[in-house]
Amino acid sequence: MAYSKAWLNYQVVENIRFPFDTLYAETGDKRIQIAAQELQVAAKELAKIKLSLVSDSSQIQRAAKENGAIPAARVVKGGIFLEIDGEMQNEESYRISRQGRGLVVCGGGESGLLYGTFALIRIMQTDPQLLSKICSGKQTVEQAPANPLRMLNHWDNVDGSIERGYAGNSFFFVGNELVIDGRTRDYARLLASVGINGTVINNVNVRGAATELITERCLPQLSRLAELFSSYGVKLYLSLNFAAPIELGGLATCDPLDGQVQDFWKKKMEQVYAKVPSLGGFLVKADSEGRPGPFTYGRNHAEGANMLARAIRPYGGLIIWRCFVYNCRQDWRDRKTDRARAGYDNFMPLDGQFDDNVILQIKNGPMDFQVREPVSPLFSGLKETNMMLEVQAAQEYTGQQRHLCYLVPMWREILDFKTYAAGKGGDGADSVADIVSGRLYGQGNCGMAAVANTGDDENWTGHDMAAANFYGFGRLAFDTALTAEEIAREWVRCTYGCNREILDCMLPMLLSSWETYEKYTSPLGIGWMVNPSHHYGPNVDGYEYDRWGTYHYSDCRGMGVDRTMSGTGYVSQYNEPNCSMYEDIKTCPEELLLFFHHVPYTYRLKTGKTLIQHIYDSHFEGAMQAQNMLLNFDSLKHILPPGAFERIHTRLKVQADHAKEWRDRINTYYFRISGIPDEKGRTIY
Ligand code: GCW
Repeated sequence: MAYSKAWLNYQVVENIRFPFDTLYAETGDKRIQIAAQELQVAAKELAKIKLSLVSDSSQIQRAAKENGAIPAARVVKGGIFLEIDGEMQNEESYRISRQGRGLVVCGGGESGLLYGTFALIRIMQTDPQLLSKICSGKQTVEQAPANPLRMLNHWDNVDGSIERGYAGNSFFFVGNELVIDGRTRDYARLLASVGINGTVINNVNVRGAATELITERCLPQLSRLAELFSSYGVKLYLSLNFAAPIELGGLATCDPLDGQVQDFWKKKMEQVYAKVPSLGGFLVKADSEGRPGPFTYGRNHAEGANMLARAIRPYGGLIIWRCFVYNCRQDWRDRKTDRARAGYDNFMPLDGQFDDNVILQIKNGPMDFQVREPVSPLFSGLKETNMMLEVQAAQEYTGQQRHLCYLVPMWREILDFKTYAAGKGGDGADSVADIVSGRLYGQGNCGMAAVANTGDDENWTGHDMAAANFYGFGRLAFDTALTAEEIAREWVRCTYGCNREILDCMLPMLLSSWETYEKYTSPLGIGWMVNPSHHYGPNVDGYEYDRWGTYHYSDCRGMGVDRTMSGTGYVSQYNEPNCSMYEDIKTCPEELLLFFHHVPYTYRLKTGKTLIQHIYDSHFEGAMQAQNMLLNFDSLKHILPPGAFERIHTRLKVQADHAKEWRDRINTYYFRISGIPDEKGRTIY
């Protein structure tokens, strides 16, 4: 099937200033070879310039010498040099600068050089002014990645389906076989272009045939895949089944303290690494939603993770252990158990007990990727444990890529959240970004991961504009100082070219979409209210009497979950002053009001509105904004490339309709249960 180039859609940029005709690069390493090819293609397609490649080292040296001797101002055309500078901050950093009559793209290592090349191309695509400053020697661009690990997690099953996939089927697996083709290469190219350096290709729910990925049958293909990824600076990772010793090894147990189990893993890692030496390691979902884990044997998560970490250590591999551990067999009558507490309760006591090649991967919030949640308190608490932030680009609870919901503003807020881990009066450098980047505790094994939103659809992400989340995750993970707006601008320009009308229409759509979605679904931090299992569409009580621990406790007087000290005590998991801020209804940020408090419908918010009136207004506003988005988008009818307009328009129409359904269901529910009419007299059924 034909598929789009996504944001690597090089289109002619009018009046581009790119005065170079020769590319000098020693292309021994695959990554440099790819960087050179990529720059040649981009120069041709963006600037109509044919860059001829010189890769002979003595010729390059001669050219570099001459280049250095000629003052920039005197020369019209020059060369571009792709170079490695071992003195740079780290292997993945880059610098783009004018030197003599040449432009030098310099990497701390091969990956850095590849990133620098893609950065130059991005600047050519999006920022003619900056390009001209660089080319004339007025500005140098220098960048080191903020996070050491920048990963995607695919929830692809080996049968080709994707758990929570909203963009078609897997392009990694078809019928229990691993597929490697042009699309795999183009995928790796997309990753490299935004600086993603690792990917887990199979679902964390490793079941059945997927367990066999680590057997002889699959290793040769995995080895080819790992090699292909390496040529783009991307490491291959896999999810593993904690019960593999039973399922593959024929053992009666997978107890991490059992000698035979330890031996199984030792041999297994030896076998896997003999064939796939560049494998990054494994992602593990254990004792979570029915998956096997150490709890069965009375062992804790440190014992489970360290056992695997020790088996993989000789090969430099990592064990990324997920903290999504909670009781998913709750009784709704039991008001004491609070799912939000579970991650912290399970992992905090183990701080300092994990080996240094173990990373705990923590979902951004304590529940499960709702449209709004507080930041997981584990980031504030853990101090001697490697941590990785997990966000979800797949829009499981945010419209399933039928609705537009640009998530970078949410991720930005999460990264900026101040944890006070460095103390109340500390120097302030203790945001989530400071922690997961390793800056605060000097860690090297840490970073960010996103559950991927891709599939084999022609546009990669189902909704064409959902690609902004894929792109945005990579950009933000590489450079956590970028704003959501900067990223959105880049994405629009890279995808659709420098067209003012497209940018003017799409930018506000993207930037307001998260808030819009929140308004017509489940505002004030209450979340959920979706249909069970597939998680699409409104159903206020969908999870209310269920075992998953996701309640709203609405009655005729009020709603919300009391997580204060007199409630479930969840607030105590935060450092001061965050704990007190959430505890007091007056200082609790209103967007999280119902996450932390059970509030009467007549309670007045800071706007002076009652809670019930806010609920009505929010849903009317959100649905109207979704409708307006559809109407505004019409202006791009004859401007967007064929196919793109129709695809996006169809989805915006679905969104506008479903937003009304959300509005009416929620408003009707709360009108009936509270008996309080809308002050503005609008129709509520
Ligand atoms: O949100 C839940 C999803 C599951 C997912 C799980 C997890 C892969 O509904 O589909 O399983 O989270 O993160 O492990």
